Amino acid sequence: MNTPPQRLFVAIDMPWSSRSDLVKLDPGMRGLRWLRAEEMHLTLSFLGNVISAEARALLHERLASVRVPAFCLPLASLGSFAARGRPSVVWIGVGRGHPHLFALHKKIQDAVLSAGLQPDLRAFKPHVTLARCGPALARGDLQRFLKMHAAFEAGMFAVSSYALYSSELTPDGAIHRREAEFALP
Ligand code: 2AM
Repeated sequence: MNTPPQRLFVAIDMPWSSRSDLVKLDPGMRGLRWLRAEEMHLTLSFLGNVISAEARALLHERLASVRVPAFCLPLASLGSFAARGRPSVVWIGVGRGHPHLFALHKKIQDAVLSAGLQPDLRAFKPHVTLARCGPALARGDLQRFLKMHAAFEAGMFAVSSYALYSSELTPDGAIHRREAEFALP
């Protein structure tokens, strides 16, 4: 049965204390839209619009059967991605990548595929997006900011669950709704 599309993604949440530290990093720079705490997460799989209610039900079922032990991740070091030759996103990294994080990502991609859905299959570069860059951003300002905070650390956090989110795009940013949470063993 086709229902109104839901823009879905699977992500790991960080504790509110970490997010509040990350919100405070906002330099208030022209052309840099810093994310609100509730928008910050580590995306594991982006599904885009899903219109079939059956596919969504199957997705819940398959995600619930993913088994990876809980683990800890650091939040450290700022960087940026570029798109079409311009900075697009400012992020914080999660260290060199815990093997359980990569195992979780792979199992979630498999779960999405086995529910008949098509995940984004680009290489997994684990990061937490902090800000989105607009055309008014001066590259030099961004480079200075990134250099100043290259060694920034926001401590470790425990990953004991992941969540399925829907995302509604609005002019003031995305509104994310947690549709389901899945605990790690
Ligand atoms: P990012 O912030 O780490 O880039 C919801 O849109 C989330 O899905 C975003 O936070 C984004 O993660 C992620 N995402 C991954 N691929 C995407 C794509 N092709 N389009 C939009 N969002 C994508």
